[in-house]
Amino acid sequence: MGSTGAERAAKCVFLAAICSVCQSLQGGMLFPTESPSREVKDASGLWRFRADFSPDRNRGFEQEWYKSPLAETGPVIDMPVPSSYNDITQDAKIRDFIGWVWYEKDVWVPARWIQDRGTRIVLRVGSAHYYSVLWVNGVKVTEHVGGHLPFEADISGVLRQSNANPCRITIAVNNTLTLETLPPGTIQYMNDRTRYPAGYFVQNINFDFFNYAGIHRSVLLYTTPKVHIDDITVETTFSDNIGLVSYNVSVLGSSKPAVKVTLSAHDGRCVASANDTRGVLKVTDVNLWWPYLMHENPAYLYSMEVQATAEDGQTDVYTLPVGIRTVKVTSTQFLINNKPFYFHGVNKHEDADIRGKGFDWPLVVKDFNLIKWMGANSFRTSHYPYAEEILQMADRHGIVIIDECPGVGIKDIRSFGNASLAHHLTVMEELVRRDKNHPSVVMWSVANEPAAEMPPAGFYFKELVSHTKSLDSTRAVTYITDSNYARDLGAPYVDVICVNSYFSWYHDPGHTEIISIQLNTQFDNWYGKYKKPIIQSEYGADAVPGLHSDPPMMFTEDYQKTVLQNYHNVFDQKRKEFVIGELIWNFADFMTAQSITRVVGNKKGVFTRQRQPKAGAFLLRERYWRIANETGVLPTWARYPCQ
Ligand code: BDP
Repeated sequence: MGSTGAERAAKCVFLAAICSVCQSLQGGMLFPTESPSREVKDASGLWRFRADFSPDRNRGFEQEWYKSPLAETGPVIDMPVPSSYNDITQDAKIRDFIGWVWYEKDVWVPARWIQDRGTRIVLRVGSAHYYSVLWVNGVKVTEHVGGHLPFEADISGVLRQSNANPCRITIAVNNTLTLETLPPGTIQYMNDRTRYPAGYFVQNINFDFFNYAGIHRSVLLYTTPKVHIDDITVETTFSDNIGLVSYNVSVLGSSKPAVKVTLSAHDGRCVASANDTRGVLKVTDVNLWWPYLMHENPAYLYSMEVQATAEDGQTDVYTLPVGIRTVKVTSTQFLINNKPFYFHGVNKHEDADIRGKGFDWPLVVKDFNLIKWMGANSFRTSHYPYAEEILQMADRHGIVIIDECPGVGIKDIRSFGNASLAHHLTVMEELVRRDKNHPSVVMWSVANEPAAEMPPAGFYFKELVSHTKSLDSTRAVTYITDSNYARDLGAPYVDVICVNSYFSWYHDPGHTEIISIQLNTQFDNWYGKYKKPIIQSEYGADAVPGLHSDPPMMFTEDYQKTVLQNYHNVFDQKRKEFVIGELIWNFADFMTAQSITRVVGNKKGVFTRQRQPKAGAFLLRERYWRIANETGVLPTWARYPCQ
């Protein structure tokens, strides 16, 4: 099968882009916040939009659509940002589009930002899926490979030079996945002219969620002074009642900045301070950061204010919430602040009607309310990094996070090559750089269900896990396996074994009576071989809401409940030994590609996609509260439903 122009173009574009990010990352990626020295302007809202339907999807670049207003080169439609574009229109061709789409918006930049040459103006995209190129007033300012993670560019120079206000921001986004992207995918051309029209191609993927695309998180303009705090890293520990916060501040734009760091308690009282770019703050009578349902006063956050002042007196101020806590793993336990922590939680997706993977505050707050209603204390960001605002919520509510990178569906041996590994390492660097200061994040997951029994996986995971540990030695590292037989070549390198299994669903469908024996065997295989604690990182069954049968049959709410109960019986035995957690697949129903095994998406949610509980949600609620009552120290208000 010869490669067409479009394939060649896609390959060139991706290879060039991936190579440009192979080196170690430079600089920080602090979440943009306002402060006395910083302003933020949100460019979310309605953007102009066009999908490039040309046969090789390359017309936008050939005709330089970024050079003039998009409406001058063809028709445009309204497109909300943030949102996936797929479900916004009535057009299946846009829902299923593969290739470049173009977004454009005019944004007024406050005149004082431009006039004051001591102000840096930064354009930041929270995430866009998958490959993005950005122009401001027709000048390219940056490009980025990968969805789910932020990228930014200093656009002060471009704005001052072009003198055009409002400024025109153009973003081209391509959702094509290749063997070297994360997640990987392949483009397949259907060349049999008796069955497909000329130029027909499809995107093949090995993961079970809809490949939503577009600008998924906010587009922001923000300022800093020329002297600016580029990055902050904190690591925390404690001894008796003394908390220790090691910090490291990197300042750019001044050769000898004076740095002042102040740590304050909830009531605003300063509890420690220092005058250096790095050091250790000592906090007496420390309030530790505890998970929800593990302590009477969970999720305690201090506030760390960093001030950097240049020789000319210009000052930048940035405030970071800091939770003081430790994470340790033994052969049978996961310890938070030296106390055993049992993960009773959920796997999620960023997914909802209409907006797809677009960030949406009502959805985020509703989901946290449901998580707390269930008595869940944790979730895994299956299968990619979630919005920073979600991690901030987790910090504030004490919900523990397993933070996963988009390494999902690595099934083809060609995706274990050097280019894939280099990109995977870079993505882990981007993820750790973004999320390293969140106390809620206790473990990094570098992949989901890779073909880890294939020979290259040993080297691949050794590199990936050890690189992640070199970036952050304060958290655990894992990847998620789907082997019941402990055959993975990557397992020797991880701290915790996370295993997914679907007994009585994908294997022995309809036979819930085999769950107990098969699950026991799975646990004993893994523990026997590696002597590492185990999390059941996925288990579950599809349930179409409203379907019932007794005795239970597959796809009914009753069957989902029976599967869960059978798993729980085994968990209750094994959690006395080495099982340290259980995460249901899935929190809510979510959209997938169309296939004969999916009924308008995956129905393994214990909530519907609209967040209404199925029978399984009530079952989990009883269970999670019971476990919390056994293991945690609950405040009186939280004793429901088991007094
Ligand atoms: C697991 C995958 C998850 C799927 C789930 C399922 O990790 O992404 O959605 O199976 O099939 O193996 O429901």
